[in-house]
Amino acid sequence: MLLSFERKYRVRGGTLIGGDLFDFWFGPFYVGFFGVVGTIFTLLGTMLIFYAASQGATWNPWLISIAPPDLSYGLALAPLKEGGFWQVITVCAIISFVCWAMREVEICRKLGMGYHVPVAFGVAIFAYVTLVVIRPLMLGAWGHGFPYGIFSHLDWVSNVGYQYLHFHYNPAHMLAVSFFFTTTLALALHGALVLSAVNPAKGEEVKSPEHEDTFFRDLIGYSVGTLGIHRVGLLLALNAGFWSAICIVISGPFWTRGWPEWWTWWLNLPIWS
Ligand code: 07D
Ligand code: 07D
Ligand code: U10
Repeated sequence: MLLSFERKYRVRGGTLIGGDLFDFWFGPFYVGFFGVVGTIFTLLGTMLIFYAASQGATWNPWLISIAPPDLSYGLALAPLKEGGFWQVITVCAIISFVCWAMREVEICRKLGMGYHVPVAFGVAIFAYVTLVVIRPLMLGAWGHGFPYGIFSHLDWVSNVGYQYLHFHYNPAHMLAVSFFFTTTLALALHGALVLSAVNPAKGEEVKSPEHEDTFFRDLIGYSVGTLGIHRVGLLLALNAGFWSAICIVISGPFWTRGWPEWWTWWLNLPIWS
């Protein structure tokens, strides 16, 4: 069934760039112009990570770290071993991520589907670009990007967090965290509801969407509906990524003191005097 569908739909056309040139499949993967460019930059970026790692102090995978340039380099290009690797790897990563999104777009076009998936991935790319391009540009140094290493990037998050005294008081961070939590709540409810209706015990009947709607009407008085829950899920998840980008880009460029201090506007409201 799946294979005959694929035979019918795996036809040329719908590409944005490259025309027929790369319009083919490699095993299960659609290639396309963006598959080729993306593969080249992914391989280049990965090889640069390995080469830069070989110039570092350790092969322990948890500790390998490729750091951005020192703040003193500002927005200039740095020598390879002093942050230049990080700069080139960042360029490779952005090109690879964007190619991946564009490959999604071409696949959507071939299938006549909406662009929801590439738009969603675009929000993740936006969060990454905010961390390594937009915020460093606004602060005037590439050194504000995060280092590429498993533990070192955690150190960066912690250090930047404490630089603002208590990152939990960042209002956009609050929104982002709440959206992340709500996303898992929504997915758990949705996954559980669908399984409870369409994966019944042996010998029992599969239940209909009416059952699903009625369950939530009985429970909370309202059902958002079987299509609606997917809109809600997407909205929640995209907001989680979006407010993450906002919470970090306002830290530094728009607010330089501790985040707890931001809340003094509340204490200064005229209604208290
Ligand atoms: C499950 C899809 C699969 C993807 C996976 C990640 C690599 C990196 C490369 C050593 C959900 C593949 C990993 C290709 C190897 C080298 C050079 C997605 C799934 C399995 N982080 N982060 C992780 C990245 C940032 C933070 C894990 C990437 C920001 C915290 C993994 C980026 C901040 C914690 C990882 C990125 C931040 C992690 C699991 C890019 C704020 C953890 C990720 C490109 C966003 C957790 C040791 C996961 C952990 C973790 C990758 C950015 C914070 C290594 C690729 C700077 C607090 N991050 N991260 O499951 O265990 O994602 O860390 O922006 O606790 Mg991170
Ligand atoms: C950036 C990932 C993009 C990924 C891409 C794809 C590959 C390919 C290949 C698998 C955005 C990469 C793909 C590499 C892999 C294969 C084959 C996603 C990105 C493009 N925080 N905090 C967040 C919480 C604290 C701090 C965001 C919680 C402390 C700082 C989220 C807690 C302090 C920053 C969040 C908590 C602190 C953040 C992260 C709890 C530290 C950020 C999610 C319970 C002392 C970061 C944009 C995100 C941010 C961020 C959650 C605590 C500091 C909302 C739940 C108090 C400095 N925190 N945080 O952004 O907003 O995903 O980044 O305590 O910079 Mg926080
Ligand atoms: C959802 C859903 C739904 C479903 C679903 C799903 C959401 C309606 C119907 C999907 C969900 C799942 C399956 C659940 C699990 C998923 C997750 C938990 C998310 C995380 C996923 C992972 C961790 C898996 C990650 C795996 C990946 C990304 C695949 C890795 C593969 C590649 C990197 C290859 C990509 C292919 C490319 C780029 C193009 C083709 C390229 C090649 C094959 C390589 C060779 C290249 C060529 C032939 C091109 C030529 C290249 C050249 C010339 C360059 C050469 C250069 C040199 C320098 C040598 O809602 O319900 O059910 O299922």
